[in-house]
Amino acid sequence: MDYYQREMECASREAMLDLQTKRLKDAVRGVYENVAYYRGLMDEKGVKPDDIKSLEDLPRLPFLSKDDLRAAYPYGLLAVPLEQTVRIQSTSGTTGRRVVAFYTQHDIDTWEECCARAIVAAGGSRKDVVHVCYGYGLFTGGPGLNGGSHKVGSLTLPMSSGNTERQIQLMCDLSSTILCCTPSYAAFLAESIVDSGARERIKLKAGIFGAEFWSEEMRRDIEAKLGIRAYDIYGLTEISGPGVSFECSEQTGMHINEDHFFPEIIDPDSGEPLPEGSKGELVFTCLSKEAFPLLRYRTRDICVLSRKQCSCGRTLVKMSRVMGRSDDMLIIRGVNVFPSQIEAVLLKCGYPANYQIIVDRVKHSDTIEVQVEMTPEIFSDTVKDISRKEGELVGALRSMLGISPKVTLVAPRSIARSEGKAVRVIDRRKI
Ligand code: DLL
Repeated sequence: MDYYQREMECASREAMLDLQTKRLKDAVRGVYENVAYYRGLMDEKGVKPDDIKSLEDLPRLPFLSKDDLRAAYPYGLLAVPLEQTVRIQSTSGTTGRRVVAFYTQHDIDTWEECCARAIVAAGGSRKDVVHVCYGYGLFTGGPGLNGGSHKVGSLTLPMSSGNTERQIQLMCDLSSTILCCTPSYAAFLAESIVDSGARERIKLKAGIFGAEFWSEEMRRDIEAKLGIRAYDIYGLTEISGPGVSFECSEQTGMHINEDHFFPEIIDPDSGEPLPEGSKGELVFTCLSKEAFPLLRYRTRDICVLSRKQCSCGRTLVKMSRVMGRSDDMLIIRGVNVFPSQIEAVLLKCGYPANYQIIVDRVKHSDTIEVQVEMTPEIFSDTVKDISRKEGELVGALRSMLGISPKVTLVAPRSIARSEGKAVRVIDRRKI
């Protein structure tokens, strides 16, 4: 069995607790001294760094959420002088006050090491050819797995996303062995590989797929089509990117790199910590980050933690697959989309807020359609005028979301009114 950092991945419970406690105390002191925004939140709650003596004291600290990140945008949560930072990454899909995360060189190294752990857990070594078709740029998928692959010493193909024909050609020519991309792109690639007759020429043995929800059925389907083992990988930009947790050979959940990211599960409504084994919202405290050390950050992802012994030998706590979200964020082809952003665009463009968002998955690719009720004035327009207006809305939504939804203008009062909360989103994806 191979590990990238055995000492951490297989540490005894006592050693891990000692390390986490020490790192937590340093992290709390660090943010209190260096980040005015944090000092304000902690003072408001009446908690000082000296009050945090062990991991049990963690619930005394305030939570942070995406709203705090937006309020403190862009530099308000930076914990080191700007000249010590070397990179920013950002979440997909939001414009205006987007979420930006900062990294020092040390932060980048740690992040890449976490991705290297994931690659080694998927059977990767120096002998492998790692084919990375997550997007590169502000999105963390490409840079994270790329850096992890370098750390392992594998030959790295920085393919980025798109151009499926070229992906398959290089995969065959260069004998790629490990594929890194979103599970929906993996499923699409698998189909394209089978259809193009290239199945016999590919040498893939494993895939590292994440950034969006996927199911056990989808895993089995991709594994069968490509003849590989498919591993889940989880992460979020705010905490570093992919590699916050990763799956091992057991394929029963993802080991959290808890020497760097301490997890809690809370009740999403009350914010109260829940006992081990409960299903709830995942909250992370960064234990070793320099530039952007978020403490008690609410991910909004719902899952369960387990400390059951794992056959791979790793002692790192495991999280289940992400089972849902405690907010209404949608992930469409890897891009994070909030219905509230769509509503804001509609209102700005002069439409009433009577709309419905229909999400589906066709041939393994997400589709999104926004149905918008016309005002009586628009309704009386010609078909040509209506399709021009639909085109304008597509453009406005594209520049807000970063993806192009289909827009359909529908007759006034044709979207069913609900007695309670409006049903804004119909998600037909069976995943
Ligand atoms: O999606 C980072 C990433 C890149 C993870 C590549 C794995 C692979 P964000 O764009 O900030 O970062 O989106 C983070 O995506 O809060 C989850 O809701 C969702 N997510 C990430 N990984 C998984 C997964 C990247 N394996 C948000 N399963 C998170 C389900 C996932 N959802």
